[in-house]
Amino acid sequence: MDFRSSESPGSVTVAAGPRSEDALPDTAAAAVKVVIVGGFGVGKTTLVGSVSEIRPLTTEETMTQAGVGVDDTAGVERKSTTTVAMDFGRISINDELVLYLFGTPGQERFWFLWRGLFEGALGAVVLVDTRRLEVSFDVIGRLEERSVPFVVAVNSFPDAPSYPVEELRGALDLPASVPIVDCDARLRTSSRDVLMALMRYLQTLAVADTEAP
Ligand SMILES: Nc1nc2c(ncn2[C@@H]2O[C@H](COP(=O)(O)OP(=O)(O)O)[C@@H](O)[C@H]2O)c(=O)[nH]1
Ligand SMILES: [Mg+2]
Repeated sequence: MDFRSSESPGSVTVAAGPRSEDALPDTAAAAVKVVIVGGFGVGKTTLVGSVSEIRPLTTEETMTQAGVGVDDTAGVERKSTTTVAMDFGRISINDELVLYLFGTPGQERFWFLWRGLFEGALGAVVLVDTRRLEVSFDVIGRLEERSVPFVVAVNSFPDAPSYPVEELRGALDLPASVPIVDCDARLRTSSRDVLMALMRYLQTLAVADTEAP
C-alpha cells in the first residue's frame, strides 16, 4: 500500500500551519493581554492550564538550587517544580473578545521578566493562597507601582483558612475598589469567572475614566 498517496483510504493528511482548533474565529475583534501573577505555588500554572482553549505553553523545571531556602514550600510540600519562565494560554470570552494569558513568577529572582511584560497588558489577576498571603505581597506592590489594574483571586486549597473578604482586604492592604473573588484554579468555570471579574472591573474603570471631568 502506498501511504504517501493522499488519495489512499485511511491516510492521514497532516495540514500545515496551526491546528484548526487553535485558529482564532474570524469574528475576533479584540485581543487583550492579561497577566496572571502571585507568589510561588499559588496556582498560576493551574489556572492558565484549566482555562486555556489552546494547549498551554508552560515552562516548568525541577526546582533549582536558586530556589532552595528562597521558595517557601510550606503548604505546598508536594510541589517539586516551579515555573521558571511563563505560562501562556488563550481564552475566547465571546466571538469577539479573546484574552491572551501570561502567567509569570512572582519570586524576586524572576523580576527581570517583569520588564516589558506589562506593556500592553490591560490588567492582571493576583492569585493568593490564604495559608501564605505574604508570598503575594510583593507582586501587589509592584502592580500598584506600575498602575496595572488587578483583581485578587483567592485560590481554594483544602486546608487553607477562609477569611471574610474585608479581613483579607485589610491584610493585603487593598482599597475597597479592588475586587476579591474566590476561585478553584483547577476548574475551568471558576478560572473563567475570575477573568470575567477582571473584565467587569476594567469596564467599570473605563467608564469611570470617561465620566471623569
Ligand atoms: N486544592 C487545590 N489545589 C490547587 C489549586 N490550584 C493549584 N493547586 C495545586 O497547587 C500546586 C501549585 O500550583 P501551580 O499552578 O503549579 O502554582 P504556580 O507556582 O503558581 O504556577 C499544584 O500541585 C496544583 O495542583 C486549587 O485551586 N485547589
Ligand atoms: Mg507555575
